[in-house]
Amino acid sequence: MSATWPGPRFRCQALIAFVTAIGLLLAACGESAWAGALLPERGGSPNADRIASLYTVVLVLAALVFAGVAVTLVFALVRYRERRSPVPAQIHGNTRLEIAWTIAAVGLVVFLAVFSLSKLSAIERPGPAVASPAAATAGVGYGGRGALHIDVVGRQYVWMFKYPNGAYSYTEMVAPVGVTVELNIVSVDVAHSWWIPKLGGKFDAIPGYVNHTWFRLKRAGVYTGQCAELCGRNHAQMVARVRGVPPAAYALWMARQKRMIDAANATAAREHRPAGAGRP
Ligand SMILES: [Cu+2]
Repeated sequence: MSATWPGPRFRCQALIAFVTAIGLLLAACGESAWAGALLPERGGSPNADRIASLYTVVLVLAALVFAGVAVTLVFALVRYRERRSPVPAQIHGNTRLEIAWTIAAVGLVVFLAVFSLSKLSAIERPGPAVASPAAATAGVGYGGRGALHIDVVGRQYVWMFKYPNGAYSYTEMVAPVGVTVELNIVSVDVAHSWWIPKLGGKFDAIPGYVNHTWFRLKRAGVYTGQCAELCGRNHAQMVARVRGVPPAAYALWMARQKRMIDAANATAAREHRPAGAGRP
């Protein structure tokens, strides 16, 4: 008795079943399961959600094109292999087919360009202000009628955040939930890159330039990130966090932070006063 290989029809069916199973497995995992691995993270701020949606549309179209090309290629390899077609057909062109795939490719590129450009402004700019009663009560961000501005300063190897009342903090930014926060991003030494994946895209921190981005926190929590530009030997330790708190808690924290900094500065000034200074 001799073992026999499965026939070509069985192998073709097995290939189709394998590809279908992989497709179903990917679909069953759902979009959220791929956030951060295959897809950008979302859920922290509207601009991050818009980036993820745009990315998903482009990825799905690219996957469909890839699947169409791959299946056609495999079909041609199997169907027209030498054993089955020793003398290939002498084809010099197929005008209708060539026109069809040219129009399809151009149509796809035009759609992607128009769709992407139509989404970019909503990603780059926060759009109309969102009224926030909680922010109005706390006196933060003009009650949602205006944006709150925080300066982000990159330096080897720590992020510094400067708040509107003169307070500042390192590594962790405290921000109010529901208020548009516009960031002015700078660097005092080398190139860094500000990136909190759930709060939007990357923005370079370049000496001599000010870059701008924004976020509007949907809910309280801690959002983590990391400098995304190799900036030196301790680049890996240049982490960043944004802690979202209710507007009233933000206002209290900012005032307390300012008082603590002022008190520390006053103490330092007293302790480092030169001998004899201040005497009549
Ligand atoms: Cu870095």
